Amino acid sequence: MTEPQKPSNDQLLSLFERMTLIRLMEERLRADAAAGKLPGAVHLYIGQEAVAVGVCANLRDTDWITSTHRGHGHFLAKGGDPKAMMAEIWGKRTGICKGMGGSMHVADLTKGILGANGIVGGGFAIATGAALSAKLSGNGRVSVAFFGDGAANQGVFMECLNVSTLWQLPLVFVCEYNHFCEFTPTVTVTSGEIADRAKAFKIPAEIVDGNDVVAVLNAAAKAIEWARSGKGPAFIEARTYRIQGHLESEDLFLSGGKYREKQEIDEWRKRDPIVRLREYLLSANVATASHLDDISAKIARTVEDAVRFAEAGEPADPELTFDVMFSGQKP
Ligand SMILES: Cc1ncc(C[n+]2csc(CCOP(=O)(O)OP(=O)(O)O)c2C)c(N)n1
Repeated sequence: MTEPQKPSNDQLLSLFERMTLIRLMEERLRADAAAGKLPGAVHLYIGQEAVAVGVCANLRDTDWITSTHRGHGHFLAKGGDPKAMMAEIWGKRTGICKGMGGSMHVADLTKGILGANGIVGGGFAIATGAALSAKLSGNGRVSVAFFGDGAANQGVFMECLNVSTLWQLPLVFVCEYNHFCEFTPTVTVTSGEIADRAKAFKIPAEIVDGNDVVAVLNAAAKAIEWARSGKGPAFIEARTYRIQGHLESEDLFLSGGKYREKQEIDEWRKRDPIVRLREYLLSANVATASHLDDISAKIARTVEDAVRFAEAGEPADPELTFDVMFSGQKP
């Protein structure tokens, strides 16, 4: 595998910009969910941005990703359009999937985004199939399966580890260990290290600090090069933390109960990946504070434009269900 590279200043600034885009889009979604403006549930990615951005910075438009129910970060990191994503979450026909998918099913095949997925573990086999097609056609594409620590306990994970290594597929597994499966701490339902499951299949596996975007970038560069060069699958476990609730309305489910302490959340807030990157950029003289503030202000305008676009759209057309799900076969 290749040695880690120090990213250029331009690369670092572009990582900062993309992570900020995800954060500000989701902070707006958080506010709009609380105000009751969104038609469905939203699962926010706040605190995990370094994983999607560090991995996708190594991918080409023609490479594929599969995502999870917590998929906004993956969509934006892979180059998905903020306006089309926002409109999709608002359930509008101007959305990337015509408002028929919503937050948990944002997809854009032109960017290699094979879809967020409401089925936990639902992306594994899709990413494996995409990698098989790349291998058979020899088109040099790589496929990345993002999944949670909870999804690592689904049986299909083992099936995909098995065939991907047996067939030497260009596939990278990226486990986002955010410590929870809904309201259950992962350690209470998971034996051993998840990375060891990959090692059992002789798949090279690395555990990285998922709140350090440069660490993720470097680990992903090695893993993706490994897969692209025909050596088979690779595995990354990114250690991170889910700052927000499992979903924005989680208090309704918990009815006063709690599954984690505020102190723990506060501890992880100190390792906020965007604050860390910002501090690094300042201390390494990559950018001044006012330059970074300008980037954030520009992103805030992008988010505002996305919300205005979403608000202005017409609601999804229920008649489309027959076209998009049943190929025009009306009952
Ligand atoms: C097959 C399946 N089982 C259960 C659920 C309910 N469910 C939704 S999210 C979730 C937890 C997933 O945890 P993890 O994979 O760690 O992802 P995270 O929410 O932490 O990002 C569960 C059990 C589901 N959507 N699909």
